[in-house]
Amino acid sequence: MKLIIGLMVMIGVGVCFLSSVGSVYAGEKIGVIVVDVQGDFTEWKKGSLAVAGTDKAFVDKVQKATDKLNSEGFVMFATQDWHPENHVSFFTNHPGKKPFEMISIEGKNQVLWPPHCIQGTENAKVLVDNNPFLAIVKKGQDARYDSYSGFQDDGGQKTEMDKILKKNQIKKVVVYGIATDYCVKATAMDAKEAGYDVIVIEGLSKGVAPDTTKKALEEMKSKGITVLEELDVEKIKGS
Ligand code: VGL
Ligand code: ZN
Repeated sequence: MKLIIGLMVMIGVGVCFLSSVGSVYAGEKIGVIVVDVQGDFTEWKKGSLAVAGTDKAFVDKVQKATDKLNSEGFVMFATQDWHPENHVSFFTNHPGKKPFEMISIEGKNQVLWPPHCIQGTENAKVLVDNNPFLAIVKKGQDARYDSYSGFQDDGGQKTEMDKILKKNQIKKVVVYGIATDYCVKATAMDAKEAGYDVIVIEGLSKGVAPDTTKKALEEMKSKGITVLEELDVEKIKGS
């Protein structure tokens, strides 16, 4: 009998241990969100919406940093822009409009992009090794709304991101990727809004345009987001 109870306790402890992932630093679990590192946003893969500075060397740098953060026991996530062909953000779905033109949709400014990250296409793939990610959160699947943020789309529809972070007791998130002035910014701002401590790594991110990138970094800082120039694991654990 004692043996059976002892065994059951051991199994219980084992299950508890296995059901939670990630190391604890200063009493907190830390999540990492690698934003939209996908072929269509890179020069390396000759993407349709290639962001300046996203050559192979940049993606290699992001891969190395992601491996390092994973080896530290942080809980790893990625986001993936994942649009249907008839997506509202594509200029091709607005007769007479040109790429990068701005229109107003339901009172909100919408940049019209070249078609990109179409579901199932080669250049919609996440270029960083997918294995470390607990989840790759898809976004922008509703043709009616754009979705720069990994947390929700412009129609207010939430992704699973907040739920998974909470389920894993994550209090702090590190955010980087493409593009600094759109999806990195929107994801970091929504994380902050949802109550997480947020660190953005500038050197692991690239922006669509210099002026909007500068503004985005200032806006994030003004909201209390920490911007690190480069990866600094000790600062991430401590701050
Ligand atoms: C993004 C423009 C359109 C991004 C996504 O990942 O920053 N930008 N869709
Ligand atoms: Zn998009």
